[in-house]
Amino acid sequence: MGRAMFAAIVANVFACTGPEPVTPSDRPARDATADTIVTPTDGAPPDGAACGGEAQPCCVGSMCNATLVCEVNVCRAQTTCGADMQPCCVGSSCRSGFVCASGTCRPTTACGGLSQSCCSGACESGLRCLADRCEACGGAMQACCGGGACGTSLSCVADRCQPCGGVGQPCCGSACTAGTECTAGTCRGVDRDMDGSPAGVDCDDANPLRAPGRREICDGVDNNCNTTIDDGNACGLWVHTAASGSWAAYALDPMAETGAPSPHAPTTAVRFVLDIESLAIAYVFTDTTHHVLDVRTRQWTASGPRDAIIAQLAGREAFGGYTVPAGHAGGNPNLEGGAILTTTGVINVQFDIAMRRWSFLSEAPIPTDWAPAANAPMYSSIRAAWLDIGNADNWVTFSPMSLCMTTTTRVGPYAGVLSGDRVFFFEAGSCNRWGPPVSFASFAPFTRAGSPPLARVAAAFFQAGQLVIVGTR
Ligand SMILES: [Ca+2]
Ligand SMILES: [Ca+2]
Ligand SMILES: [Ca+2]
Repeated sequence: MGRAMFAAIVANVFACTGPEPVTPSDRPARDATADTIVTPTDGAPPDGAACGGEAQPCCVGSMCNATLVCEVNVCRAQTTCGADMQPCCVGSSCRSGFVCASGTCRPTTACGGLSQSCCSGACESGLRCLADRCEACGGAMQACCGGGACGTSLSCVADRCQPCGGVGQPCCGSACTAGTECTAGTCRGVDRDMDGSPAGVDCDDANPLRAPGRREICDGVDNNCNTTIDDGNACGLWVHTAASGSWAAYALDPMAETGAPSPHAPTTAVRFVLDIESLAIAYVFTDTTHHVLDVRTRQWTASGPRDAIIAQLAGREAFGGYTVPAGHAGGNPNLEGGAILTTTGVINVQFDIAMRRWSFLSEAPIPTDWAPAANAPMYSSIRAAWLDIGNADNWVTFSPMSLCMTTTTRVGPYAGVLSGDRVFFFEAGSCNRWGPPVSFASFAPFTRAGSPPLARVAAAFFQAGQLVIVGTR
């Protein structure tokens, strides 16, 4: 076959059987002179591959052959896009009555509603397209609607509609409710007491000693706003004065409340106290240390190792103690006697007031002959003890001397012993017998306002008419 004959056949076939190119008004015109396969010399595809046929790349200008349409740069039959459940056509378009939802054409009623796919990115009023789902917006803690819009009293913060205007809430724009002010985007109460805790946060904006997070101190008010006054170990020293008939509470270390703890205050559990009435001081002992308390000022004036002042305590576990005032019952006015209860016996000591020095006197075994036994405490469970030589307050309602089966009705002296949840009474001086105990809660001083709770009592002493309780840590 010659070259001329071949050309004629091709022209004839094209003229008789080839479809006329169509040029829809909404589609780019294809090259009318091209065969069913178009091989453009420029534009897509760049590698010169075939284009324009079904499933072939679109030709330059998004052109496809005949009835095909260019869909995402691939030529496809018109029937494969735009109808219900078909892929969206180029430009996310669908046939009339349908919208493109998540790349699929759906009836307009199947998208745009709550929890439906978005309709070409759009949702019904009051909904917002988020990750191609229509979600409620504008309500409290919902996503903000378009343009950051939120409902009444809500403000769009971090794309969430949040309550605004109240204390601690975002400002509504720049507005806050009455009594608060917008500071750095947050509504804060006006801090009337200038303690750094604004109204609405501060439990008492009229008292700078009270605010959330404040340290609780022993001052009779609820400093940390937890509704409990002087909670925790805020107080550690309670003093009952006969004159007032009531208790005053203090911090065990008042200096610690100011942030500068005393170097002499106890920092571990107090076990017993030996007070020196004529000097208005008290030696307070822990397991390993001693601490000297000025009872009048409640300041700690000296401290050191426990056993440095009473060597016989070495290796002992001591849990109670009391002293007998110097000069009592005709004794030496320069010597104060003391007894220390240990788990292995009673150590008797004396204090030379002039020399300010303790010395060992004697040791006695754990008493086993307390009488009457029914009135005596269990030795090992004694928590605190004190000696009151006068019973001037008549806290002991019977005459301790009556325990000695004498005819006297003299009241006192007595030792008070706190053991378990009862107070025991010991006639101290004549016959050393025990009177009937009473419950802690019913013993006169502990019934009065401001009494230390039983659980906080670590040690006690009686001095100058005052019953003093040292607290647990
Ligand atoms: Ca305040
Ligand atoms: Ca409190
Ligand atoms: Ca307080």
